Amino acid sequence: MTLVKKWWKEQVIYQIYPRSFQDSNDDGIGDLRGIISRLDYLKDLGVDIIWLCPIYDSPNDDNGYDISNYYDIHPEFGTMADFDELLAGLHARGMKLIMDLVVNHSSDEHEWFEESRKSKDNPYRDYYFWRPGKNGGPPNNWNSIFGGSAWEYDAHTDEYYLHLFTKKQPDLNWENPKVRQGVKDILRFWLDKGINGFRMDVIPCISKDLDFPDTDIDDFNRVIAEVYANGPKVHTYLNELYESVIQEYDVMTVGEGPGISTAVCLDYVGHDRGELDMIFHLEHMFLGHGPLGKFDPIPFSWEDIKVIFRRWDKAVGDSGWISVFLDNHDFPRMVSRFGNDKDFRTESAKLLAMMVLTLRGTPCIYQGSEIGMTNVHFDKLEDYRDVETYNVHKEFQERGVSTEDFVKLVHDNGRDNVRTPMQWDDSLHAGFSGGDPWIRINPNYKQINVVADKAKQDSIFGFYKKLLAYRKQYKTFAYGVWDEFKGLSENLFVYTRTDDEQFLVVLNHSEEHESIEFELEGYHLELRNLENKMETVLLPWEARLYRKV
Ligand code: TEU
Ligand code: CA
Repeated sequence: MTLVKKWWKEQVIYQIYPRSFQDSNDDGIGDLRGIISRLDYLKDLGVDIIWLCPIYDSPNDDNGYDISNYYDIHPEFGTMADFDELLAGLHARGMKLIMDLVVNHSSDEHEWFEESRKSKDNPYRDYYFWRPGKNGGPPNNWNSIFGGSAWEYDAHTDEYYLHLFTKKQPDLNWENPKVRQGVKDILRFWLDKGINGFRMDVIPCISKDLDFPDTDIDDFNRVIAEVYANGPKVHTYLNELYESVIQEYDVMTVGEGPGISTAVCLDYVGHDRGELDMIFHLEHMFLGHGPLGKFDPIPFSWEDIKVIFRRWDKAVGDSGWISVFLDNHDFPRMVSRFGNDKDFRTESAKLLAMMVLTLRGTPCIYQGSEIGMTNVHFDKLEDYRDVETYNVHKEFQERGVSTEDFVKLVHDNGRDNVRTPMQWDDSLHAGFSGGDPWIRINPNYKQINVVADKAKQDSIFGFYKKLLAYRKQYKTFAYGVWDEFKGLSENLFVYTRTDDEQFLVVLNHSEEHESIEFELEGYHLELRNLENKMETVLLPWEARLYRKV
C-alpha cells in the first residue's frame, strides 16, 4: 500500500475533559471560557488538535455522554458564543478542534426519546429499540456495560427499551433512516461551524442484531466484542455518513473502538474504506479487566502491552491508521497504571510520554499527563462521582462485596482517577476554581501542579514540550516504518522509526538496571529523561531517543 500522507497523521491530539480543566466563573465546574484562558498554555506545550469531551446539553447522568440537545451548549459550560470564541482562538493559534459525537445513544431527556416513549404508534417510536418482555422479564439476557440489565421496563407502553449504558442512555435505532438523517444533520451543523472532525463514541456498537438473541457469553470484554460491537450493518452506516457528509470536508474522524480487534480494524480504518480515519482501539486499555470488567482486575505485564502494540502495528501498517494513547477519561492515570507513581513518577511519566509520542499512530495526550498527574485514593465512596462506579458498586454489593473493599477496587480502576480537576498551582482548589469543585481535587496537588512542575529542572512538561517540538521537526515519527529490536531483556522496549531518517527509542520500563547489548554506533543521543553517566547501562525507567547520523 502506498504511503497516504495526511495532516492528522502528523499532528498530536490533546484531550480535554471540560468539566475538570478550568473553571472561569467559580461554580466549581470547568467551562469553555476556562479553556479559552488556557489556549496559550496548550500552544506553548505544542499540541495541535484539541479533542473536547461532550459539551452539549445533557442531564449529566454520564457527565455529558447522555445528550439531550446536540445543537446547544450545556449552560454549565457556557454559550454558543463562547464556543465560537474558543474555536476561533484555536484556529488563530494554528490549532484544531474535534468534538465528541455520541450517537450510539441519546439521553432519555432528548425530545426524540420523550416522543418515542409516549405511545407504540408515536412517529418517533422506532428511533429507539422497544421490545415486549419475555417470560415476565426483559426481552433477552444482555447486560448494560454499566451493570444491570441492558433493558428498562416502561409501564406506560408495557415494553422495554435497550440501553447498553445507563437507563438514561437509550440506544438509537440506526436501522431507522430518520435516525441516520438526524445524525447527518448533527454532523453538518458542527462541520459548517468550522470544526476539524469528530471522535465517535462507541461507534462499533451502532448496529445491532435486530432479533436480539440471548447470549451465552458471560465475559464482559467478549460480550462487547462479540455481541455489542461489529454488528451486521456497522460498515454500511459508517460509509453512509462518510459518503453523504464527511467526505465533503477536510476533517478527521476517530472512532472509539471497544470491541475492534486487529482482525477487523482495517474494515473500519482502511484508507480505501470511506469510513473512519483512525481508531482509539482499547485492547491495551482493557488489559487487566477480568470476566466482570475493570473492577474485577487480573494481572497483566508489560509483555502483554508490547504484544498488543506489535500486533496492531503489523495489522494496520500503511493501510490504515490508529491513535496511540495510554490514558483517557475512562481509564486510570497512565503513570499510575503503566508507570511507577511512587518511586519513579517523573522518570516513568516521561518514559510513557516518549512511547506515546514515538510509536506509529496519532498520539493522544490526556489532560494532566503532561505534568504526571496520578490516580486519586478517596477513602469514601461518596467522594466519587462516576455513574459507572455507583452502578457497578450496586452489582458488587449484591455479590457480597463490602463497600470498603469495593472502594479499594475503585482506587486503581475507577474513571474518576482521571476526572479530578486539573492541578494548575498550589493555591486553594489548585487554581482550577474559586469555588468548591464538582469533585474533590487530588490532595497531591500541593506537590503536583503545572507551576511546580514547570519550575523543576527535570520538568515533565518541559520533556513533553521538547518531544512535541522534535516530532514536528521530523515527519519520520508520523510516516517512518516501526521496527522492534527483538531478543532483549523483558524490561526493555526498543524500536526504530525509519524513512529517510532513522530514530532509535530505548525504554527501560522497569525498576531494574538494564545493560544495552545492541550497537549504538552511528546513533547520536538526542533526548533522555534522566541524567546517567553510564552509556551502556540503563537506570530504572530510563528512556532515550537517538538519531542515526
Ligand atoms: O466509553 C465506552 C467504553 O468502552 C468505556 O466507557 C468502557 O467500556 C467503560 O469505561 C467500561 O469499562 C464511551 C465513553 O468514552 C464513556 O465516557 C461513556 O461513559 C460511554 O461511552 C457511554 O457513552
Ligand atoms: Ca464554571
